[in-house]
Amino acid sequence: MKNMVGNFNIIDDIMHKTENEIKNIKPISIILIGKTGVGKSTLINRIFRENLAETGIGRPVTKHLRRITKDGVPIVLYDTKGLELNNEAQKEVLKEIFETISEGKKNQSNKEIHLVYYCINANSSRIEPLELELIEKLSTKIPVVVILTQSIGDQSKEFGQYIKNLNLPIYGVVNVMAQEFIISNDLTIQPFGLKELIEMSFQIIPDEQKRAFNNAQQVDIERKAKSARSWAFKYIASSFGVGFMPIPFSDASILVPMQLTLLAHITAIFGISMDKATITSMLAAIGGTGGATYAGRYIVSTIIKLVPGVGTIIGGVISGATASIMTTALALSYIEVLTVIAKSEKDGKYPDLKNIEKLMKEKFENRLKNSKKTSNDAEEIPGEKKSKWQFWK
Ligand SMILES: Nc1nc2c(ncn2[C@@H]2O[C@H](COP(=O)(O)OP(=O)(O)OP(=O)(O)O)[C@@H](O)[C@H]2O)c(=O)[nH]1
Ligand SMILES: [Mg+2]
Repeated sequence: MKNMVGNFNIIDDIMHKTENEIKNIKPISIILIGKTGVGKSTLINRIFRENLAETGIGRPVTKHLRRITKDGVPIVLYDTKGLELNNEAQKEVLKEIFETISEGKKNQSNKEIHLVYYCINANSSRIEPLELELIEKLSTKIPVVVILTQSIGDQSKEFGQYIKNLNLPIYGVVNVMAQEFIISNDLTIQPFGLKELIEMSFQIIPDEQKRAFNNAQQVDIERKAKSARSWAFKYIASSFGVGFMPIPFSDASILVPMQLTLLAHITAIFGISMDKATITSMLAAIGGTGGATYAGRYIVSTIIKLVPGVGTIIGGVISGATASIMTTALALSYIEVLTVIAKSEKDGKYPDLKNIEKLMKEKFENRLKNSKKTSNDAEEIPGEKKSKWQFWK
């Protein structure tokens, strides 16, 4: 019971819960193949969060293969080098690649590779026979996407079309400019193609790895938000639906541990580099730093203040409907703030902690004020009973 009276650390709890959640996500594993300088590292850093190519830990697997991982990001990347060397070395690279793939396919190795990003510089306008052979052979083992990197102008598009016309057994060809390319003072090519690459990848990878991929990618932030929302709605519906026993307002803190689990799960779905300071700012916005009791009281007093109709039942109980409204507002505002953070992280910026707290408070209050609308949205989730919303009549 101690946990519920406020002297347990909410911040640590949510951090641990999030870490555990992420540990339980089955990682996605991708191998990047391509000659030196095509832009493999640049691509990795733009597609995935946390500048993985730079900040991840790279361990040599073989002479030409490096395995890149980072704590808290459920992805394993294999980076290859040496494809541009002499014939002898090339053969060695190929051998190492196929051995690593076979090794991963062994039962329980936990090293299975799910996808190949085969990178070719879009301006090279031809593929060597050895590369063609390699792509064909790879395709018999793992799905291959050919990425034409540093794509500029029509010529790169034509090269893409040329590769498509070869009818290779690959999943697709994508023209990409991973990072803004400055041609001159007044001419810059904006990044493009990454979203298409991400969508294609989602279609190819096994369902079991989709959570990991969504967590690790930073190209499509809305996709993260969407899957977090969809999970949260289901969780809330099943927690506060039929069978929820109303609790007295004074016991609102009973709900807090459950809400923390919800926030931790959302954080894990989203994938975001969260430190203690960020979590603290967000929870401070809802009274969380004072412990569960404070958070519980804060949330209840805010809902009484902001949600029309609730004020008339002070001294009453928190019904399933009220609990659902509170928790939905919490989940949705949290997801909104994570979206803002993720978008700025992607651009290498980080919002000020004071702003995060302010934003969280603002979004939470807005969500409560609009909770009638939100509750109607929630009603559309299959399996929810209409009677849950009698509270509002
Ligand atoms: N502007 C811009 N430059 C790029 C892009 N891709 C690659 N480059 C540049 O090309 C050079 C090589 O890119 P890397 O990402 O290091 O290439 P790599 O394939 O990792 O090379 P190795 O690690 O040597 O195998 C760098 O100077 C990059 O800045 C891109 O999409 N946009
Ligand atoms: Mg590199």
